[in-house]
Amino acid sequence: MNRCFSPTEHPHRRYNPLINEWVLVSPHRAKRPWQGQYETTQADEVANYDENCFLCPGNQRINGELNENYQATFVFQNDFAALQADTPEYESDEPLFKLVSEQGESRVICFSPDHSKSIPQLSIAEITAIVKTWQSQCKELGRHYKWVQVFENKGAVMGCSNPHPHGQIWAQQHLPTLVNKKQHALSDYYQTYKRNLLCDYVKREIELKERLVIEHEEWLVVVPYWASWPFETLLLPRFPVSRMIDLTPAQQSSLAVILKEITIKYDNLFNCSFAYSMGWHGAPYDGQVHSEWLLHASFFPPLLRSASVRKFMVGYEMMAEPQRDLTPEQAAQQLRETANTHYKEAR
Ligand code: H2U
Repeated sequence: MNRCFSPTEHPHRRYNPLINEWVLVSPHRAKRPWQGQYETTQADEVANYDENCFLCPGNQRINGELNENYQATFVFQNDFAALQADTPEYESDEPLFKLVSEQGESRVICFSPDHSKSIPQLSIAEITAIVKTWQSQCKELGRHYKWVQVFENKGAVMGCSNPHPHGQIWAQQHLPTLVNKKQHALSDYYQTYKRNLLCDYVKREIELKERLVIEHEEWLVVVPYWASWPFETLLLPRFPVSRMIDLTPAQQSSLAVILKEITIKYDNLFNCSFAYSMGWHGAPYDGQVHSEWLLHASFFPPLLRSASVRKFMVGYEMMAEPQRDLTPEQAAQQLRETANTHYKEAR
């Protein structure tokens, strides 16, 4: 029997240098039978306007306020904001009961007036408008808060509360846990090697090719070497930029092109509106130069084998560390091979 290690066959752990954590990869389990939960898939046809939707133009929100009759994107303060600007200052440093009050804001961003279209079905101009709104929100909130988290929950399976295409923007005083971990890892790497970790990573992935999903002139998408979700991807610029607010108009448009392409690929993978949580990380808004940071987006989709079988991050993942079956290289190949025309337009 050949006992040489093969990463496509044998269990192994991979290191995520961005957050200093490991993930267990068990490629031999990819074919295990599934008798567990099947997700129900969304009905295929959705109307352009829904009079009962809290986010459609002109409609009344849950608190009674009327939405503008918006034509492109529309931002409003979350009616159930997780963070509030007028929270009183307070701190308790008791070792076992630490607490610090948090000031911030939570906003909702409607991506389009069309209730039925998510990012992959919007035009490049419409997606560019989303990027510009992310940018203007980061500019405005970054003047008052150290951290601005732009994110989208898509699909009920990811906790999205409304099918109308939308995302969220939360701003706060402190760096949240995950970002703080990245800050430390990126700074340590920069101090040790005098280079930017993610710029080095981009170079290596372009050389190796095996985890590349999309390679454009200015941006690329990879399934990261350390991915924990089955079809997780990382969207990275091929030019140095530490924050969303520093993207030029040309870079905003080229970003819209790759956002459309990756989300089309996701929808085409299992011919469904592909659920995910996605979000942006970049340098904090603290007035400092952060040469260690490279702006990037992560997509964390839960689907594993079909539109109805999802990956659960449960027992072992909750008690030990993330675990995956399909290798990142296999996931990248599957995504690479999906068509670039949306399945609904290809019919
Ligand atoms: P999610 O689908 O990712 O949960 O985001 C929708 C947000 O919209 C959610 O945080 C807010 C919810 O609080 N919302 C309002 O602020 N007003 C409404 O009338 C409906 C939903």
